[in-house]
Amino acid sequence: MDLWFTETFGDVQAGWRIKQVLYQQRSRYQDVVVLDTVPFGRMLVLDGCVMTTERDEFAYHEMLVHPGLLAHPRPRAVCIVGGGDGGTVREVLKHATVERVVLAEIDEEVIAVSRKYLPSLASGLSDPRVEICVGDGAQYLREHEGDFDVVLSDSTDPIGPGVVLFGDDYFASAKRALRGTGLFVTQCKSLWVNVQMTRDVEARLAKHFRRVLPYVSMIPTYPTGSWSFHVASDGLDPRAPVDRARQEQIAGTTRYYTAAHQSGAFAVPAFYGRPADTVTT
Ligand code: SPD
Repeated sequence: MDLWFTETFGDVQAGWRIKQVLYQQRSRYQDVVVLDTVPFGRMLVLDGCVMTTERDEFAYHEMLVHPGLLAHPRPRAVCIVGGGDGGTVREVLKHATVERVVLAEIDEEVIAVSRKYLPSLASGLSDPRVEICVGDGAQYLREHEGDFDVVLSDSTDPIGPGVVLFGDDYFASAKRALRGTGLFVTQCKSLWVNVQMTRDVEARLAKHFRRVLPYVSMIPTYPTGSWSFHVASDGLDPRAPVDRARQEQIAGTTRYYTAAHQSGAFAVPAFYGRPADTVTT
């Protein structure tokens, strides 16, 4: 039998041929599905949206993590909101300066399923530097002012439980959770489907951070294959030259990120309609 999984976004549908459904349950928060696909290996799907696949996950997790962490002079404590599959944790742990990683994931089912079906992503979850806090990540940030050098938002899409992770209160809490001049990074949307939403998220972030920079990565299993992120800080500019030794160490482990992406990923298309650099004062 020919089995396909399709995700619909607006008037477009993307599909992947699947070998079998490995897991399918309703958790307390969402529909959790793991598929074995022909073209992309195992795929985690939450509420009908592709979250990650074995074959292209690195293009997302490396780009969520490395431009921001390398822009920080010495990231020691990192908080990840969401990210229960472990891919972001795995990339953060590559940074030798990192002593503590808090994973604040609301859905423990995602963590358990990823440990079982996606071990290449979840491997870092058992590292002694990692604390797993099952609960509301927004609340976690509210209760941990000044604890982190970097906060990474590895959320679901801005629907259902993910909506709050793109809101004003959440961005304010992320800012307050930072110590010194830290960085906040969030994944956003495809510029081809939701360009206005990406601009709106940038504008909302700019109410809380002096410099907000959008950047992009190519992730074939996300809607349109092109995905946006924002890095926000009061003083750090990820496009500026970074510590070469740290960068070489990271680039020696990656499959997507290269030194050229540290500034090149910030070349967003002209239709995004944004000046090359905006710093609010
Ligand atoms: N449309 C898919 C967006 C998913 C972003 N987060 C994925 C989590 C993977 N760690």
